[in-house]
Amino acid sequence: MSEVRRRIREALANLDREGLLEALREALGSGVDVDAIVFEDMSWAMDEIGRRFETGEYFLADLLYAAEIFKEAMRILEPYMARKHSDRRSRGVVVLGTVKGDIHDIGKSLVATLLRLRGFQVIDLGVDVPPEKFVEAAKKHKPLIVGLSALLTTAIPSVRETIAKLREAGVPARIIVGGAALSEKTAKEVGADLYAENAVQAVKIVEKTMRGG
Ligand code: B1M
Repeated sequence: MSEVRRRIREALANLDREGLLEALREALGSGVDVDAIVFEDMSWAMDEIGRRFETGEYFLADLLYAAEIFKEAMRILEPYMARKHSDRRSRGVVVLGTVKGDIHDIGKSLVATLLRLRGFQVIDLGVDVPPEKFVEAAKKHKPLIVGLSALLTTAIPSVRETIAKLREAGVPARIIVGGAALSEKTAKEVGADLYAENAVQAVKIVEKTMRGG
C-alpha cells in the first residue's frame, strides 16, 4: 500500500482531522482511486476506531468526532465519486433507512449517495426508522427496492420486524439489507431478499435487480 494511503488510515484512526484532509488532497492529486480511499482506507480506519472503543481507548465522544471528520472528508471526496460513478439515466425509486434503535448513518448515506449518482431516486428515511414508517413510505413511493441498514446486533430484531411488516402490508418491493450487524447468513435468517457487504456492491445488486436479475 502506498505511503499516502497509510497516512489516510492512520490520520482518521488517530482522529487527526488536519492530517487526514492533507493526506486526502495529496492522494487525490496523485490519482489514488477514490473508491479505495472510501471503501478500503477510511472504512478500515472506522473499524479500527470501533476496536479502540471496545478496548476503552476511545469514548463515545471520539466516535462522534470520527463521524464528523468522516463526513467532512466526504464533502471533498464526493465530486471525485461523482466523476467515477455518475450515470444520468433515470432508474426508479429506492426507499432506504437505518432501522429502529440504530442511529448509525454513514454507511447508509454512502449507499444513498452512490445510488443517486447512478440515477436512482432515493427516499432516505434517515435513522432510527420504525417499521411503520418504512411501510408508509413504500406504499406512497412504490419503490422496486427497499433498503435497510443496521450496525448494531441489537438492531437485528428491528430488521426482522421491518421485513415482516413490509410483507404483511403486501409491499411487492425486493428488500436489501446491509451494515456491520448483518451477513449473508443473517440476511437470509431475517427474511431479506438481498444482502450487500458494502455500498458499491449494494448498487451493483440494486442495478441487477432493477434489470430483472
Ligand atoms: Co457505534 N457501534 N455505537 N457509533 N460505531 C459500532 C457499530 C460498533 C461495532 C463499535 C464497536 O464497539 N466495535 C458497536 C456495535 C457492536 C455490535 O452491536 N456488535 C457500536 C456501539 C456499541 C455503539 C453504541 C451502543 C455505543 C454506546 O452508546 N455505548 C451507540 C449506539 C447508538 C445507536 O445506534 N442507538 C453507538 C453510537 C455511535 C455514534 C453515534 C457515536 C457513531 C455514529 C455516528 C453516525 O453514524 N453519524 C458511532 C460510530 C462512528 C461507530 C463506528 C466506530 C463506525 C461506524 C461507521 O460509520 N463506519 C462502528 C465501528 C464499526 O462499524 N466497525 C460502531 C464507516 C461506514 C462507512 O461503514 O456503516 O459499516 P458502515 O457501512 C458500510 C457497510 O456496512 C455497508 O456499506 C457501507 C459502506 O461500504 N452498508 C450497507 C451499510 N449499510 C448498508 C445498507 C445496504 C447495503 C450495505 O443496503 C441497504
